[in-house]
Amino acid sequence: MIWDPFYECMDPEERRELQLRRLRETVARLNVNVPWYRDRFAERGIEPGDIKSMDDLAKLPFTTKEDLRDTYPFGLFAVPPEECVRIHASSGTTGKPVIVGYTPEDIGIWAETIARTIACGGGTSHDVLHNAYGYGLFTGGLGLHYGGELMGCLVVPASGGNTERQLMLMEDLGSSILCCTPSYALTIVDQAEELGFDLSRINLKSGLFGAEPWSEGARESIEERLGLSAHDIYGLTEIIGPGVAAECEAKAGLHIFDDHFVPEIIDPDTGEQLPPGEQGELVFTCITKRAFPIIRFRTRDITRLHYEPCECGRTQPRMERITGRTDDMLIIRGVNVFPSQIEEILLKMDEVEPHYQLVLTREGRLDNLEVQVEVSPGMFSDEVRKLEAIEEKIRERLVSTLGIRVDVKLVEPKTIERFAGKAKRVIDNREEA
Ligand code: DLL
Repeated sequence: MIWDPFYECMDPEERRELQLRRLRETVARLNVNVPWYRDRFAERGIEPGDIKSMDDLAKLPFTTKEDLRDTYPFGLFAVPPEECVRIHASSGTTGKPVIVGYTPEDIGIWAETIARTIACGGGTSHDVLHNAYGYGLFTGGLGLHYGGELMGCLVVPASGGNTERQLMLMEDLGSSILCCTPSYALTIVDQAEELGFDLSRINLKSGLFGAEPWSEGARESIEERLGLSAHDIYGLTEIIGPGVAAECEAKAGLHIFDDHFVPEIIDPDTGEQLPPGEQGELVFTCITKRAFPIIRFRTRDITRLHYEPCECGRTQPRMERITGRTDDMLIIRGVNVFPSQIEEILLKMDEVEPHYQLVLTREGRLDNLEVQVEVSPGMFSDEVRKLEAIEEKIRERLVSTLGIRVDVKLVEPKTIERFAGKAKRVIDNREEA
């Protein structure tokens, strides 16, 4: 089912006209209501009337995560905070979080784009939607919640944690759609095995997994073990939360709801727009939101955009799965390494489990990366020589893909931390060295 065929299947030319009208209106409103944007436009000599085609988007200034910190908490709000009915926040690793606001209209837009997301995953009003994204300042829980209700699903606001209870609820309530981070989906599977809970007792048909990068290997593992169709869903607090893009049944990229959020790909070093199909940093402009319409937000996420129509009938552009972030790239002895490249390799191997962490240390001036991964339970009792052979096999595969030597350490099953929300895979001990 397509939730909103009018917008999702619109003729791309018509959609560009719609985008232009909405962009012009947003820029005009920001020029009046947000001094920070007014100053940025003035610095570049831009008047709202100068936006005459969607190509003029490139004339507008970028907004960065640092700009959001500098204007904390309400500096980029385009309405007085009292007109908002909700805030959410994204926790940075350092300092203040980023605060975003929503008017009732924004909450409505969000519920719509989440309903589209659920429909992309095959959901209908008959579904029982088990929502194990965290509720609170994080956008995952409440975001999926309101969209699920709009669609008419029976929403189970389970939030993260207490996996045993989650399994019980999914069985007893007949949950058909599971929403959580991919790493939590793997945790659920794992704990079910530990508890001796036979997963055939639950009857999920699809899963809406996002909020962190995951690989095709993780998809296969989750699909096989939970017996569902796993869909990648994408979004970020600064833009609205989840509900920015979602994978349909074709699983050939995530459809971006670009009647609300206009994507671009730029070269992260020069800021220049790149043509369709080229890899670069994803940038979004919100053209319908009232409280927090952000212009050319640099997501730091790396992907490619494709504009060809999809077999599902939707005409909205598709982004490839996120391969990494400009800021999660590890530079090890001068070589750029993305954690996702390592995950891709590990998850293709039967001898190890999809639980791993990357530990960085520094010896003198050299960085060292140790890949720690759990060996499959059946293997652990095996003799040392066999385990060493597995380590060597992983090492060889990593070397041939990454082009640098890394250390590999097999660890006992169930020793790497499990996550109810976003996983933390990289442990950087370089500062202390
Ligand atoms: O993670 C919103 C969300 C909630 C998306 C639930 C999907 C499901 P933030 O906490 O602000 O918002 O984190 C946003 O998470 O810039 C990406 O780096 C990463 N991310 C989100 N979805 C995906 C995905 C939510 N499907 C940041 N694949 C983004 C890879 C993702 N990375």
